[in-house]
Amino acid sequence: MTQEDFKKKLEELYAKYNEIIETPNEPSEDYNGIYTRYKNPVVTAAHSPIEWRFDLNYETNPFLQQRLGVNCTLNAGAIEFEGKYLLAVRVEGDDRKSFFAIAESPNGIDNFKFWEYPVLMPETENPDTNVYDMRLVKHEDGWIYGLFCSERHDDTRPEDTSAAIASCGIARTKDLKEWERLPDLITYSGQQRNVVLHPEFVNGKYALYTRPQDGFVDTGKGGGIGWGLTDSMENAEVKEEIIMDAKEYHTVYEVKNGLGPAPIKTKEGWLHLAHGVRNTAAGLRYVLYLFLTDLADPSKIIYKPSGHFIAPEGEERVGDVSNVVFANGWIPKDNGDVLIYYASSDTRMHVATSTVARLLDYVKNTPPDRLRSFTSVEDRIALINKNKKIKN
Ligand code: M1P
Repeated sequence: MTQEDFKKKLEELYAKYNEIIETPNEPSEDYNGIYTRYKNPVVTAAHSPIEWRFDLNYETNPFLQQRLGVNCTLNAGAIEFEGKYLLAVRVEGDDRKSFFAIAESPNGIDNFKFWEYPVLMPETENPDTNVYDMRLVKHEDGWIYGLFCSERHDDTRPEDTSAAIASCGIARTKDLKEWERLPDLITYSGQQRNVVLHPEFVNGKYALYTRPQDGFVDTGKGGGIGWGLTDSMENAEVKEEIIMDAKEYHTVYEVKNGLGPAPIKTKEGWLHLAHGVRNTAAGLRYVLYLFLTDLADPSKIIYKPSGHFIAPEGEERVGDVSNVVFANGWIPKDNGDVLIYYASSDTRMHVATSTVARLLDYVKNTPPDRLRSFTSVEDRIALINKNKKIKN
């Protein structure tokens, strides 16, 4: 490659990159009255800066080769910060290692651009092999917390190169640039993934949503969304964990479930977004569901609609881990709008919009799962009969 060709190719790369960042996003025409999907993914591997991937020096990279590829961008925590919409994106390099990087947008819908550097998350004395799926929470103690999965090899099984242990890593920040790493969460129920900090103190303590699991992938006898209190986040320890939302036979969360982002406080209760997993002949299927808990006792479910809220559709169905939607970030705006960020098939990030009013209507008025075909048909017949009485 001549130096001239190098320069030309680089200009093309930047032009393509800028086009991807600057393409306006538009709502899709599909209608359900509950939320609106947007047409384009909001963050993809192609949104990762060229300087993160290429050596731009002709002397040391005469073929303009990509040196450090980015495989995918998924499972982002979300927060509104100083008037901007920020995603703490799980970026996975071609080496399979995930890391966090902040992508910023002026409106939360498009124009997401990564900050200059990814987050160099400090390690504990027991270094993480992999970190991912951060839940960002502005707690009433004044800190912004990032809770995430820390994965390490299970050294009690040296013969098994896939044996891994998941724990909850904890870090806090004031500006999303400087991060203070705190000790990992201690629980007494096996491994932990999908741990989320409740934004307010409960009985003067920090409250955590947990997901105990017997194995790294299989929740085994454990599972369900758990709840526990800890005196401090500096040495977080949940001594007593209750299951507030169990997995259940023949539901969309039959195999496992886990809380998504921290719940949104509404006048009628805490609004929760979670993922549910069932098995199929084609492998696991991940969908999102909603429920509402009591304002005074956030561990008590008061409304839980049947079935999924968002399931993978169209191109969302295909990716590194197909047939998956996963969410760990949403942003409630002051005007009542809610921006819901979800990843499809462990590959790219999307946004859907709704409002607190619409989501509350959905959780309160969608019939609960009564767990049998017969009762599902009863609910549908009740709806048909109700509609027959209407004279529009
Ligand atoms: O591959 C789907 C998801 O699988 C895991 O979620 P869970 O622990 O609930 O099974 C996580 O690894 C998540 O990152 C991933 O998106």
